[in-house]
Amino acid sequence: MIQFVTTNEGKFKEVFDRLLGRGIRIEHLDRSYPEIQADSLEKIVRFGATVLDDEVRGDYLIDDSGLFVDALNGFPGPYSAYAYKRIGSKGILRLLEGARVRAATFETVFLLRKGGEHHAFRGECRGTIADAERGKGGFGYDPIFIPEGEARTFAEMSLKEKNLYSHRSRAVDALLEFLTRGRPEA
Ligand code: ITT
Repeated sequence: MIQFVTTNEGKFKEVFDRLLGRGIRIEHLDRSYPEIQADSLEKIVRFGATVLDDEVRGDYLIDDSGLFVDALNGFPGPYSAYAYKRIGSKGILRLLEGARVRAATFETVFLLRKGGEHHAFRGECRGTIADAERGKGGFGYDPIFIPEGEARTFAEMSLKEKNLYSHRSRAVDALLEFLTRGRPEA
């Protein structure tokens, strides 16, 4: 059984739903781990794993995600959690007041420890930043992010709809590809 180590219930629900659909059940381990300040999400999960390796038994998964806004040269990116606590979605909207280009990318990097080895998986979702917060679903920056090909924000979608587009769901695709390699399709 893989334990998903995260303090974020929303992340857990999204990944749980995707994996359950493929017959894989995961457990939630609700605890934090040290997150260094670094210029990439992968460095953050790789460092977190060095700490968790000594503290968690068995296979585990961690997820570091970030919102990279083009007009802000990729900010908040790896600092998304800090920026969310300090300025929130409203703060990002303020920084973009008057901006012509509202394109942004959401990115997730997973690190899986399986059988003592580390494996990283990535997923991204292109989209735009809405003019105002919309919707009550999801979490974090979901009320201001509109994925490409949609008119609604992630917060205006159900969990299953968000999973059709999201960065995290694309990372689950890569994880599934790894977990089911050599196994018959579920
Ligand atoms: P853990 O580190 O415990 O997993 P966290 O919420 O701190 O949980 P991150 O550092 O990866 O996770 O998240 C960075 C920020 O980006 C944080 O404020 C999240 O709410 C937000 N975020 C992450 N994934 C998101 C998503 O799919 N939709 C909207 N916001 C998201």
